[in-house]
Amino acid sequence: MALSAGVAGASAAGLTSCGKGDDEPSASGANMRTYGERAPQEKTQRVIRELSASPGTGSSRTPLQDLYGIITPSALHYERHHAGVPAIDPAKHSLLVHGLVDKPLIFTMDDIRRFPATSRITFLECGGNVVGEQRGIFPETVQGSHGLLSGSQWTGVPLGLILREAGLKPEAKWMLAEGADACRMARSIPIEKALDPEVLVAYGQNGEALRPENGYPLRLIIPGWEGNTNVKWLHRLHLTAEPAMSAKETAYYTEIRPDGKAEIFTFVMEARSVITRPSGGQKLTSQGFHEIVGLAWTGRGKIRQVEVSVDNGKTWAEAELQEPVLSKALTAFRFPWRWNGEEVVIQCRCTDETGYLQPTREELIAVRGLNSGYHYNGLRPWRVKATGEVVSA
Ligand SMILES: Nc1nc2c(c(=O)[nH]1)N[C@H]1C(S)=C(S)[C@@H](COP(=O)(O)O)O[C@H]1N2
Ligand SMILES: [Mo]
Repeated sequence: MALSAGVAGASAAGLTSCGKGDDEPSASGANMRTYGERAPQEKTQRVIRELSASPGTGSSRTPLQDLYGIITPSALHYERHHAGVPAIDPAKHSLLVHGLVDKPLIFTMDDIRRFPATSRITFLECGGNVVGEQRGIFPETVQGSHGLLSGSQWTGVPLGLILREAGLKPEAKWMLAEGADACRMARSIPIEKALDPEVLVAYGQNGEALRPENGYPLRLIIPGWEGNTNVKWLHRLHLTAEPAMSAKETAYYTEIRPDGKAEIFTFVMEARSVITRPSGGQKLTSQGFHEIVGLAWTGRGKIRQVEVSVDNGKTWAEAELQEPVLSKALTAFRFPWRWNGEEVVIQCRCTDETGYLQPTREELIAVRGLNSGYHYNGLRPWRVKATGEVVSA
């Protein structure tokens, strides 16, 4: 009785103070905003690396050390542009489907939005995240070593629906996806993958339209495959019998094996994990309890297990996976830890649902050699010094 009276009383009070014409005088409040911004005290940002004299060509890295959960705010999603960011008017944008199809078609953005849409949370990782580690160049921070990695909820149309609308000829075995940027970046995708219902022609990112940097107004999303195959500013799909052997699948994004031959079409991103807090560049200011947190992900499905070692790799213990654990999405983990003030190396390793265990750097080099660095997924140890400073180990 007393409780329900109290609840009723509270909601009645709430109604009064929020009612029309009855609002509190705004002594210290700021104006409302039609489009939100973060609090001025929040300063975390991407780190930009220009790779060419032409503006906007290069990469920017997500500040993984400062983020929570498995979704990267769109404004902090990593970027990789091979020829800058094109300014595209969605009203004039279209997607051409041609080649080995029954009827070549051109879809406007309005046409594409009429298809049934689906949304999917996935990670996106550049195949070159980060190429130097295999050769022993260790960035100081997790943003430097793993920042070409982000997680988003993408919304769009399953690519297969669009391809079936045009009708595939039996000889169509590959699909070239081409972007509308200055270099017309293009990748060949095997037809079985193009028809995988997971693959999206996406126009939405985290609940709103894609950001220009992430492919506005239309991009390909191939969950679990190397970032480069997720063609942005998508404007052409060419169905062919053979792969096109485009620049980004021959001169780049291939791996030179120890015998000197190149591995081509290495699409899947293998399981990888990293501790994001505490990580390089941060400092523990007190002994005692600290929570170790990090991310794990795999292009082969779900993460099954993450283990953490806080004794220089001697012993490993299981970390707690945070729900939701989604296929081909970032998975957050946590591990409670008591730091006794001594210098120690902390690290994590993950196993995915296929049973694949993330390798050490030494194990990885034993198999792949040192000629290449794409798809590097070795362990990433951090050294916590007695001063509390965290550096790469
Ligand atoms: N058209 C086009 N698509 C592209 C690229 C590009 O430069 N042009 N970069 C690729 C690379 S190398 C990666 S890792 C991802 C990066 O996607 P993001 O910038 O949205 O993070 O997009 C891929 N798609
Ligand atoms: Mo990339």
